[in-house]
Amino acid sequence: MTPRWILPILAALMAGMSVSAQAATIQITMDNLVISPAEATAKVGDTIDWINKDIFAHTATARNGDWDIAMPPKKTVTSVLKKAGTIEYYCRFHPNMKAKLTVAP
Ligand SMILES: [Cu+2]
Repeated sequence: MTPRWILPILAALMAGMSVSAQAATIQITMDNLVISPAEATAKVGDTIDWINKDIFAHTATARNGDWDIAMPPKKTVTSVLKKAGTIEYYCRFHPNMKAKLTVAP
């Protein structure tokens, strides 16, 4: 049988975990027709800063249709991840620009 004193300790541990699992901001840059990093990892609730350093527009278009972010030239667009999964995405204007984002639940 589980001793009673374990429960408050578990509760305290879980409270600590939720603090350390706070949402993060991940920066993904489009520069000279290259997405970097080409593979990124994040969690649901995290924010992505999509930074377009080029003088033309780009998109981050998820192949599975989860999201389609449009980035005007020299602008940063932010989005919040709402769904877990491994998402391959590309730029609709420059299909050679490809990258992958792994979103943990
Ligand atoms: Cu592009």
